[in-house]
Amino acid sequence: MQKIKNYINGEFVNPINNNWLDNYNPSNGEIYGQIPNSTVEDIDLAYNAAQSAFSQWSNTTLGTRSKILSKIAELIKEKLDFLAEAESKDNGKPISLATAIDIPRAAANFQFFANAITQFASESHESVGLDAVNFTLRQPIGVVGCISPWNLPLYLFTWKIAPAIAAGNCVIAKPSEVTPMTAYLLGEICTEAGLPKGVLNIVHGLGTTTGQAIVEHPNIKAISFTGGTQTGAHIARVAAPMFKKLSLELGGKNPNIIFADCDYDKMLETTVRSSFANQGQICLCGSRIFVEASIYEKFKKDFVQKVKQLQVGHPSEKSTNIGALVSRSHLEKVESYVKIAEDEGGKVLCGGLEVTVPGYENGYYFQPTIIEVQDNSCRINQEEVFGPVVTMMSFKTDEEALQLANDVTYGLSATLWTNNLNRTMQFSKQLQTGIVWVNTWMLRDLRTPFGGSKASGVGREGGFEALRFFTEAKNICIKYE
Ligand code: TXE
Repeated sequence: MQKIKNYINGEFVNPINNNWLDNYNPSNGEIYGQIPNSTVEDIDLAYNAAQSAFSQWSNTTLGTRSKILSKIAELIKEKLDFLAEAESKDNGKPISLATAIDIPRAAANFQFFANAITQFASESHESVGLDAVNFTLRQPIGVVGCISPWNLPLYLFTWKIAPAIAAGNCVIAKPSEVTPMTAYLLGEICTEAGLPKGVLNIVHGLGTTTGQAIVEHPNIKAISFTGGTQTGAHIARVAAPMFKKLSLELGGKNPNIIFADCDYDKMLETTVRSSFANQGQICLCGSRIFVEASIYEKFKKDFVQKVKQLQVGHPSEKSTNIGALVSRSHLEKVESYVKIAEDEGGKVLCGGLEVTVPGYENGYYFQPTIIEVQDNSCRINQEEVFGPVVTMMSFKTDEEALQLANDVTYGLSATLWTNNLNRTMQFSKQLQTGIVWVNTWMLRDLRTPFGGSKASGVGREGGFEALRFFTEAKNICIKYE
């Protein structure tokens, strides 16, 4: 039984009230560990550690900060296989995915901001003719809260922590209680990298207790959150009256728009990935597929055939394409949406059922599922399922495709397959999303602004956007004779 602890002031400590939660292995449904269910007393302890470290850390040179973040990146890379195994066991994702994507990206997050902080600068403005000069300081905020979800545990945990500490803040970070393991392992790595005590504090527990305590803490001045839209709305209600800075990266219900003039083979191969990568548990997955009528039947046949070849299996198997879903309750949520879709007239073209993997009968496995729908107003096209389930329907004109794509409360990302430049520009400008991929999916440049509009959140992460979020801009005006 792996009992993990909070990482506060550079030490591993038990929760003060000695409350613990079970941690499940999604591949076999067994309890394999325990994590603290931290309370406000633990958050106070973490806050005091962070506040005590802030003065020194915010005055640490950029060169030293950069060196420490680079060292953390290097150690993550050195421990790639160990961390990938821990991630795969905790989340249920295939070991191949954790090894190729999750852990390398966690290292890249630290390496990117190790470099970015040495290039981040602020503006000056000369008030010509008035003998005055203005310059802007971008100072660290102080103690900030980072709360992350279970789908890409270390990938998204570090995506927040790296810019926050690079900018000179001290952090109280809470991973999802569903996938705490790699966050726990990051603590040791930060100590080994020489990150001073108290700069990063990792606390575990339920969102409604531990997460809530972070958001409610009067002196934690900014919250960076990734998770569900409903949770994001709740956090906003709590934090707004306290005038905290908020970065909310929430759910998505992303259109994948396919025109007949696309590079068909590349589109098909990428669409299988954008539909089912990480068991469809990525806020950027293209879960609503819209196909131009002239190739609809061909695409339907080819897509179903390809998806039926996907291997659902134990995450540790190299041959596994689709691992376990993250929890029993999440599998039931996904399953319920297939039923809802059928009740609303949807037709399951493939999948739709829970899978029993021999030897792992209590694991949480579900078939990759394609559902043909008649119109975009059905619930499965309006609500985030966040599992290996996509819908498809056809369209006739560009106007219709654009209207279908935008007719949803979310606005995170969109994927467009076409070789028509005018159409590309018109769609890119009119799609109501924070991200548009054209003839690709999930190609990421960490310098770019990342985030969504509408119900997909507020603010942007990534590049200098993240460093601006984690700093306060102060304008200083000097009059001279
Ligand atoms: O997110 P939650 P979950 C969507 C997806 C998924 C749904 C719920 O639809 O089914 O969100 O997933 C903490 N105060 N996405 O359960 O519940 C919680 O402990 C403070 C999309 O992961 O929002 C966890 O650490 N914190 C998303 C984190 O918030 C609270 C990726 C996320 O939990 C809290 C994941 C509270 N009151 C899910 N309640 C994306 N956009 O990538 C919970 N938390």
